[in-house]
Amino acid sequence: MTLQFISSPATVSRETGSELGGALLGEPPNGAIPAWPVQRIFAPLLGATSTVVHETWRIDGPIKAGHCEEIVWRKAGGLLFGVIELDEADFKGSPKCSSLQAASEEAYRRIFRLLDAEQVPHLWRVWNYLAEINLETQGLERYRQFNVGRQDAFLECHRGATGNVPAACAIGLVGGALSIAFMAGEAPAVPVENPRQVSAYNYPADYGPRSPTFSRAALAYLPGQELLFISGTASIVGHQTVHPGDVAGQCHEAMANVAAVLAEGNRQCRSGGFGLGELSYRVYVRQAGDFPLIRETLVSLIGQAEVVYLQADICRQDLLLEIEAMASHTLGSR
Ligand code: 3EB
Repeated sequence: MTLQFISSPATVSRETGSELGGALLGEPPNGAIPAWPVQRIFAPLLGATSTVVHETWRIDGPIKAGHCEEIVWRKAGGLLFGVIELDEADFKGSPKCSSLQAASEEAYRRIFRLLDAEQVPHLWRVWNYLAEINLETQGLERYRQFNVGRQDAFLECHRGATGNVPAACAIGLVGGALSIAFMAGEAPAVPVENPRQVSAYNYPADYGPRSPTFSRAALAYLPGQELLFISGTASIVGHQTVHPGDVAGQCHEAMANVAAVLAEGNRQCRSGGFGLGELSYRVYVRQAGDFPLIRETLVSLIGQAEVVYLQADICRQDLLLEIEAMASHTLGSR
């Protein structure tokens, strides 16, 4: 069984039957939407030759497809990919719990319910998108509201909120529903932390009433294959933002963090180790005007690696960019 990641600027290719899921980045397309679970990320692409990018996970072997409680999912072997989209307006908030917090908690509850039913209980990687992530309502920034709902669901569903938690990103878009894509497996992923940073699940209370529930990276395994997912990585050392207002400085620091977490992952991996130049990157840029400098800086650090740039908000007001990455290796049968 091999999982393959394909990124294409073209319109959706005809379904081959091997699609597990994917993402649609950029402008809302005029054309057909794929039939497989697809996370739509309506954020402007920067420096691209097309207005949309389609990313698809392909897998061989029989696929089971399902749709329940606003989750669209597909499963092959011991691997499941799903997307849930919830409209916050459908959730009644209260003075103590915003509708975003309620929607976030419910989304994760539904995800865990599905994973238990399908016997793929272990979350490997989660992609979280929400509108207006830095906006404060009811006295709390929306990212922090999301963190409360997410952590409460992890605890309620007996997952634990430290240590063995998935790699993730949490990104702000202009509008739209709460959208969460996830990949989960029969076997747990190996969480990887960054020695230069405090684990996010141990962040002090200055960053909100509940800490964010994610690991810095995850190594995950399919028969004959090792996958590395590096979480959204920013200019944070310890738990503090460094180089506020300095885009090039943040870019170098974020890449130093990517390199550090990569080295940590390579110490634990089963393949020969991953190189910075072979990763596939997604970079979120807060201010479109910073894009040329960010690209120039990144090219000097990672060469011609595959990078998709999106204009989107980062979960701390002072962060100007965030970098996530992934890669896959074939494992020899020894
Ligand atoms: C950070 O290191 C930057 O809340 O799931 C990066 C990746 C960040 C994931 C999340 C947040 C998340 O704290 C922000």
